[in-house]
Amino acid sequence: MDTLEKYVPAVVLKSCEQAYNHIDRILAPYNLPIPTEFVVLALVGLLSAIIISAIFGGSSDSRGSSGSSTSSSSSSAGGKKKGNSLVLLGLCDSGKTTLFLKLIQKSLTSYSSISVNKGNFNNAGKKLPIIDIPGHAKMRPTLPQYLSQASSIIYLIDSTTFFDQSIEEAQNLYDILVDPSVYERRVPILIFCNKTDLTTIGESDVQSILERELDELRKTRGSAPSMAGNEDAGVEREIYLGNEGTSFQFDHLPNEVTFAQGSVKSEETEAPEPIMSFIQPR
Ligand SMILES: Nc1nc2c(ncn2[C@@H]2O[C@H](COP(=O)(O)OP(=O)(O)OP(=O)(O)O)[C@@H](O)[C@H]2O)c(=O)[nH]1
Ligand SMILES: [Mg+2]
Repeated sequence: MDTLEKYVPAVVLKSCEQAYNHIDRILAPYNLPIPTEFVVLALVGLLSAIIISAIFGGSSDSRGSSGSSTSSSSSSAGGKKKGNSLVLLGLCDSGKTTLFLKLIQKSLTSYSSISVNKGNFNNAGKKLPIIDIPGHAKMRPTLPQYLSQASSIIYLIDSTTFFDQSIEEAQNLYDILVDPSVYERRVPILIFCNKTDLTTIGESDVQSILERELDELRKTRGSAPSMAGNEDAGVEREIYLGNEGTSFQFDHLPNEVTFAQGSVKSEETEAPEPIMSFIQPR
């Protein structure tokens, strides 16, 4: 006690003693098999744990836990953290790698169609990372990992095969649109109808067909909805594409979705204008 008095002000010691006596009096009638000191220590421990978790628990970012365990960034599912990459998506042969090479200004032919290609677009001296994801179905399970790194998405469509593949296009697009990191972070998307040098089908045809197909998909996929938000905090909610009760329209999405058409394989050294204005700062 003498040592304690050296370091702790007398008034504090007095208050502690009074509190101890008070608790002792309360516990006395119960004849507990443990000394009052233990009960006091347990109460102090509990109180400290509550205070510490209130201070640090609130600010610790648990968003990462609701995302894919393979995710390389903490900007998962419900997180608001922005990715920094332009992600190129679309079915096989839609022109992603052709565009990728044009944007990173390389003309190599050895780029992969079975694994992800990464490079940088020189955006007025600032590097914009680009991720080119092959359209092969085996890439689908890895999509959330890359979508969580997206600051913007270009979805390429092979206009020459679109009529035959419109259902598959819509299914692929649906999975991207309901991905929590795309939906929650409102990642802007350019849907580029490519290879218009070979066909007359245009962006407005593609848009209306996709809206019809996505409307159909909503009916079937709605029974197993994707979830957004923070599971740990109990604030998860279903992701429903568009407005309930009205037919699906891209305008009803939280994301800014733009349609454009052209050919990424033109003689031009730059990518088509709608792509350039999409990726350059507005
Ligand atoms: N005519 C024409 N051909 C194109 C155009 N864009 C791409 N191609 C051709 O389409 C084929 C496929 O292009 P890629 O860029 O490899 O397609 P991808 O989307 O990367 O395909 P995956 O990696 O398999 O998913 C290549 O032969 C390209 O030369 C275009 O605008 N016009
Ligand atoms: Mg490719």
